[in-house]
Parts: sequence; C-alpha cells; structure tokens
Amino acid sequence: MVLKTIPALQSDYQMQDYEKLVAEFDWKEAEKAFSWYETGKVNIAHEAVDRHAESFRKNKVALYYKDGNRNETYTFGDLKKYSNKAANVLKNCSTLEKGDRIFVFMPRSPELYFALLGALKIGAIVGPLFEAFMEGAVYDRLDDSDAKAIVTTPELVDRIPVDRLPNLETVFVVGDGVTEEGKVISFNKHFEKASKEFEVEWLERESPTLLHYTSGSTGKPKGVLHVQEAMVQQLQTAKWVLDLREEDVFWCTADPGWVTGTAYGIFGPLLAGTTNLVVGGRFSTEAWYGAVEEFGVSVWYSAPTAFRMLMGAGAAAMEGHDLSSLRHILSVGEPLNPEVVRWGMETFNMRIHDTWWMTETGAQMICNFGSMPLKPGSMGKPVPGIEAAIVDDKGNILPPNRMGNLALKKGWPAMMRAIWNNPEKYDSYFLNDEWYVSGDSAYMDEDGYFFFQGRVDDVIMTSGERVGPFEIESKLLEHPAIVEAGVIGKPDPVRGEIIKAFIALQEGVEPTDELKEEIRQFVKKELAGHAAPREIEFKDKLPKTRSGKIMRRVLKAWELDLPTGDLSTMED
Ligand code: 6R9
Repeated sequence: MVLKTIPALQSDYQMQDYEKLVAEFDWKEAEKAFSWYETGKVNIAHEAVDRHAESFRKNKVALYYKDGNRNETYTFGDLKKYSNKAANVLKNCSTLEKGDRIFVFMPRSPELYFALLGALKIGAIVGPLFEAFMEGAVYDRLDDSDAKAIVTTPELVDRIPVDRLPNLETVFVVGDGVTEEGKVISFNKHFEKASKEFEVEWLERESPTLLHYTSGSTGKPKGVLHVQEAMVQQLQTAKWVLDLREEDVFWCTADPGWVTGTAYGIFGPLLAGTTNLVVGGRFSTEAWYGAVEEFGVSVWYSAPTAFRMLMGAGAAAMEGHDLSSLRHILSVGEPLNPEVVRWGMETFNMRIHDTWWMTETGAQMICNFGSMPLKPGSMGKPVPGIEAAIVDDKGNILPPNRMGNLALKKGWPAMMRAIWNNPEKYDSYFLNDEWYVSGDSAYMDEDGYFFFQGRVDDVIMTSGERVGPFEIESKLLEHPAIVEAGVIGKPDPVRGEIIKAFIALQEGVEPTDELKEEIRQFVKKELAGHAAPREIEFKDKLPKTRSGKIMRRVLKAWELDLPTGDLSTMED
C-alpha cells in the first residue's frame, strides 16, 4: 500500500516551474548572486557573513544560540566581528597558512562558528569533528590529513594524542583560565585582545574549504574534500529546497561534525542571509518543541530518527507548545518512512520534504520541492542542474521501475574534489568518467520520482527476489508496537538470504513470541509474503551513527560474527 500523493503546495514557493528550470537552468546563472561574480575575489566566509554585514542585513540576527544557561543572539555585524577576531587569533598564534588543515573539535557553541568561519577567512582547510569522538577517531583524522592545528575545549583536549601527532603544532583551547604550555594556546585570552579587523585571504573557486571525514563500511574513515564553488549549489538549494526567505528563522538540527551541519547548518542559510538557530545539547522532545516555540522557527531541517522520536513521544509532548510559526519541514540522512510523512500531515498539517544527498555530493541532489506533488516514500526529483539516473554496473541507464545504482552525472558545483591522500579511492566512485556512483540502490518511477531501497551492500536477495530493506522497515514502523526497525539479509542455504528484522518496541510493550508472529503476519498481509521477516530479534535500541543512520552493517556483523569495521561515528 502506498500512501496517496500529497498535492503541491499552493503558495509562493521560490521554485515554481520545475520542468522549465530543468530544461533551462544553468549553474552560471546562480553564480550571479555572489560578490565574486563581480570582483573575482573568492572566500565563502566573506559571502556567508561579511557581505551581509556590509549590507542592510548588518543588524539582522544571524545566529540565535541556546544551550542550558546560554541564550545569545548575534547579528551579521557581530558574526563578522567575531570571526575576524578568531581569524586574527588563529593567524597570530600559529604558523597556519592557506591550505593548512585545522580541526574544530568542540560542542555546538558560538565559538565553534567563530573559529570555523575564522579559519576559512585565513584560507585554511577546516575539518569538523563530533565532540563525541574518542582518542582513536581524533588521531586517525588528524594523522591522515597532517593537521597543523586544532580548536577544542578543556573537556576534550585530553583526547588529542599530541605526542603521536608530530605535525600538530598548535592546540587552541576555548575556555576560561586555560594555562598555556607546550602546544596549548588559550583561545579566549587572545580573542579578547584581537583586532576586529581582518583582511580575508582571497582564493580561487577551486580552493579547498572543508575536509569532512566519513566512514565507509570497511577500512578507515575517508577525508572528503570540498571547495569554494560548493557555495553556488548550497545557496541555490537554500532558496529552492529550503525555500528560505528574508523573514525566516531556520533551524537545522545537525551538528557540524556531519556534513548537514556545515552545508545547511552554516553555509546554505548564511549565504542566503537567513537567521539561524543553533541548539546545544542532546535531543529531548521538550527542548525541541520548546525551541521551535521560543524562537519562532519557520523552516525546520532534521532527520527521520528525530521525527520518529517525536512521533513516539506522541501528541501529549506537544501540549502547551505553540508551533504555529512552522511553515516548511525537511528531512535528510535516512529514508523518510511514509509513516513519518503521515504523522507530519496529522501533527503539523504539513508535508515533510525529503532530501537526498551525501557527504561526497556536498549539497542536496534529489529532493521533494514545495512546488511539486509529494509521493510519500520517495526522495523526490533531481535539483535542476543535476542529472540523476539508475544505472547498471556497466553504466547503462535502466528503464523506470528497475532497481539499480543511483548515479549522478559528474561535475555539479558542490561535488567533492578529492579523497584526501587517496586518489584511487576517489577514482573508484566514477564509472566511465561519466557517472558518480553513490553506493545507494534505488529506482525511478514513470513520473521521474526516485525511491531509495538501501545501500547497495544492504540489498537482500531472498528466494530470487531483490528486496530493499527500507520498504520492510517502513512497513514495520506502521505497526503500533514498533518504534524502530533495522532489516538485514542473513545467508541461508536454501533461500540465498532470509530477512531478519531487529526491532525496538514502544515503551511498555512485552517482547513475546506471539508479537513476533503478529508482526510477521502484518508484513505478509500488508507488503508481501517474501518480504516478511523470518527472524525477528527485539532490541532496546538499534546501533546508529551520530547523524541518526541505522547501522545495518553493524547488525549484520553482529549476526554473522564478522568484524564491525570502523565504529568511530557510532552513537554511544
Ligand atoms: C547528507 C548525508 C549519505 C547516505 C546516502 C544514503 C543515506 C541520505 C537520504 C538517505 C534515504 C534520504 N541518505 N539522505 N537515504 N533517503 N533522504 O546524509 O550524508 O552522512 O554522507 O550519508 O545517507 O544512504 O548514501 P552522509
């Protein structure tokens, strides 16, 4: 059963005529929005902050920050001043030069944004890290990229193995009363005195900006390198997909340790001159609904795992909160289950718009736009200017409704330009020098909508049928007892593979054998006999990444007693 198509929104969405744009749009058009189009002087931090600070947006709020006792507001003028100060600190207290790698390793706080933008102003390459990383994860990333400096906090500094990182020269520690010894520099001490003037380093469109480490299923995490030109696509999608407008308050819930937290937690909205909310700390239903209300959030970008938690908390959790400021909701990172879309319609009377992209793509690629009908369960259609297709392993385009490799025509503005230190890995993404192959399995229907099926490695072959885990997981979520589900293929001598489901139940539900049977029958009746999980295992919690992705490879490794691979991004 497929939920009915939800009609396009009747409003002034920025992208109106999708088909026309697909036929006519050229990225060259989008470049005109930037000052470098006129001046030739390129720096993403200038475009995101200084350009607005020098305009009518000088006193407009750029950043609301809330965490525990801290509740702070920064205008674009403030952000220019403080990122200039940060740039001066980084420049004056280290030997950092254009192209050198600096990491930011700290919780979400205004200082993180000042430091990150300051580092971009001096032309350094910034590697953002999740604050939860332990010593091994920090070491791997700094060592692989030959980092020269890192910005961190007193709580995290002990996780940086300075003795094993001979090229790491400077450790900036953000906090009060930091003692300067060895490589440690007190960020705050120098920040207070630093000049608020700074001449940004002017760079090229192809100059690198960010180095985002992302884990594959095997081996060490790889460093995905982005360049200045990514801003073209980040701004264009902020307009078309996020539909950001002058008066919006935008909240991207992602941490900058994840690409969503930089591309859309910083750049997209700031390039568009939009007011952003940053909330520190961990997820809680109360804090999240409270933040939407307190700051009047109008556009909200989050992830299925968060929506599922809000859904699990039920209507009672919303009581007493005025969420009427919300106008547009979007999702990324994991397949957006139709059940969650249904909940969104019921709860907010709003469509939740899925967006598909990857660290490697640098910006949104396949999306549900406000101006088009939404098919629940589909990620939508390619952003105008992007060509996507389902191809076989040789690069032949497959007809509609056939499952295959989700591929993108090489050469979009935000595309990664290298895997750090690993040109072979970089080349391995491309097929016939034409297609970027995502590693995701999907199909496209006759209307051009793309449907995610799973990572290629996760696709299940059972009794000769190819089954994507996503469809089964989504069906399982429709069962009232289930909060979360992860589905894998388990090798079987007769059937090739059988379907095994790991399930987290609603609080208070008894994990009985009768319930297992009931769930099996439910899938059988509602989806297909061959899709019903032969094995079911109840778990308190499923293994997930910090960006909320269910780690099916970990479930599989546990099941089959295989090595789990890199676990540095796993949530504790
Ligand atoms: C931005 C981001 C990329 C992988 C991607 C896919 C999964 C992301 C999705 C989605 C289904 C969506 N993914 N968005 N799957 N529907 N809307 O998530 O980057 O952390 O590199 O992950 O995430 O499997 O290949 P990243």
